[in-house]
Amino acid sequence: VLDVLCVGETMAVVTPAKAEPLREAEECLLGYGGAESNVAAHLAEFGCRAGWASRLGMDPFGDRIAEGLTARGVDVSRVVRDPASSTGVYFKDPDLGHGARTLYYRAGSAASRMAPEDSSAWVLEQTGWIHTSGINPALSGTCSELTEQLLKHAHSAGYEVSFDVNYRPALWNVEMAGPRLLELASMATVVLVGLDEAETLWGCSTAEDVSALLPGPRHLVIKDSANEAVEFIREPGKNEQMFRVPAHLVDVVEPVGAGDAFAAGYLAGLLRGDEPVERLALGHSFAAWTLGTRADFRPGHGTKPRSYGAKQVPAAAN
Ligand code: KDG
Repeated sequence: VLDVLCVGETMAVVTPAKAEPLREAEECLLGYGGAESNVAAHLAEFGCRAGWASRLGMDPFGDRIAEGLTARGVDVSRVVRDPASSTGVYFKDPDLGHGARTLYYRAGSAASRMAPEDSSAWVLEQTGWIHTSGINPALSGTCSELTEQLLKHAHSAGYEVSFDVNYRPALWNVEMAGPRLLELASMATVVLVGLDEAETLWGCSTAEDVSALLPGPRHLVIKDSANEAVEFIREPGKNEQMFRVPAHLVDVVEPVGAGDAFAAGYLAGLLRGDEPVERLALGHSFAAWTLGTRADFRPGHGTKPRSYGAKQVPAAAN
């Protein structure tokens, strides 16, 4: 039985060993990452029973991802190894400002071949919660159908869904992504979205604009990057409530993965019954660590989960 099953693509990641552009790099590090499995790894490290479902190629990258996530305490028993396609790869090209450009080599990857049928083997009755993101519907038509099916069947199958909008402009344009991501987000119990994303996709300039556009989700969390996170709560028979928590001040080394860390912290808090302000603070705290490093999550941690339920806050910075 799982607390949360995360669904989405995970790829091998190649990063220059030093902070220099790929064009010049002579040594690179090999790791792996994917938005939803990053969330699963953070949740497992915190002590939640987290699983990850996807497809991987029958290749060394697939082995590495399956073994790495298992070592971090993530249940990968639902992952399908696909002999007919490869695990996707992406490269991080550090720019020497605040960020990294990502270059994807993932078209036709094993994960892009996920389809609605896959979920019949995922024993969804053994999970109370599914976490997925807006990367999935950008991968292929069948991945898009799978995402929709997971959201549509949530109530009848007895689980809740959190949906991180995660708009990836390298995968699809705003004309395609805007309406589709709005449609999918409207069906989720929890929606996480960056204010910058909401502006790009839907022309929203404030958290209130996003709230007006997405009245359905019970929890709508809008992240205004370095400033704050805002949560709108809608409960039947009650007025909408709004909570705001400022972000930590962090020296940003690299932002990739910070949104996943925030999602995991927030979800961990929500699932153990934290108050809104506490769970937003837990999200910021997880994100702060990731912002201060070039890794998506802490290497080597997660094999000994800390006790879930005790109110522990991970160190905010390294
Ligand atoms: O959130 C971090 C992810 O963007 C990164 O690990 C790669 O999942 C990824 C994607 O599809 O962009």
